[in-house]
Amino acid sequence: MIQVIKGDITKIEVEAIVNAANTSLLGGGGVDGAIHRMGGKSILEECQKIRSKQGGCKVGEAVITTAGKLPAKFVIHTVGPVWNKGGNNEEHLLYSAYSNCLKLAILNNITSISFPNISTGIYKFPKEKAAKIAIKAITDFVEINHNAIKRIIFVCFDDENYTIYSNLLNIEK
Ligand code: AR6
Repeated sequence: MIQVIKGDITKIEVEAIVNAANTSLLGGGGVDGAIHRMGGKSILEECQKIRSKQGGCKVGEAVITTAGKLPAKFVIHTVGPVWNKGGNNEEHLLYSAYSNCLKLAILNNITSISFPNISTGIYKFPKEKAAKIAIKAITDFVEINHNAIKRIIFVCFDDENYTIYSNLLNIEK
C-alpha cells in the first residue's frame, strides 16, 4: 500500500523512517535536523561509527541506524543529489536514493517505511520532477518485490509537495 500524508516524519509510527541526509552523516538542517533533534544522540553515535568504517555515505546510497527516541525502529539515511540544472545525473541519483533505501529495508526485514521528499528542500530539486522519480522508484520496486514491504508512506511537509503527490497518485485530499 502506498500512502501520502501531510506532516512531520518524526511523528510517524513505522518501522523505518528515511532521512534526507548529507554525505557527512553528521546532521544538518531540514528533515535531517528534525530527525537528529527528536531522535537523540544515539543516532549520531551510530552515524559516526559508519563514518569511521566507510567514510560517510555517497550520493544515491543509503545506510541504516537506530531511530533512538523516535517512534520507529530504524532510520535509513540516504543522500539525495543537489539539483544543478539536471546536468549532473541528478535524476538517476535521486532514483537510486529511493531504491537503495528500499533494498536496505528488505535486508532488515522492514515492512513499513516512510519517506520525506528527498532533495526538494535545501538541495532544490524541482518538486514535481522529484515526485515523479520517487513514485517511479517505488512502483518499480513494488512490481518486483510484490508485498515485501506492506506500507510505504510519502510524508509531505509542505503543501506544494502534498498537492503534487496527491494528484500524481490520484488520492483524494
Ligand atoms: N518531516 C518531513 N519532511 C520534512 C521535515 C519534517 N520534519 N522537515 C523538512 N521536510 P531537506 P534536502 C521536508 O531540506 O533537500 C540538510 O541540511 C522539506 O519540506 O530536509 O534533501 C541535510 O543535512 C522538503 O520537502 O532535504 C543536507 O545537507 C524535504 O523534507 C540537506 O539538508 C527535503 O528537504 C539535504 O537537502
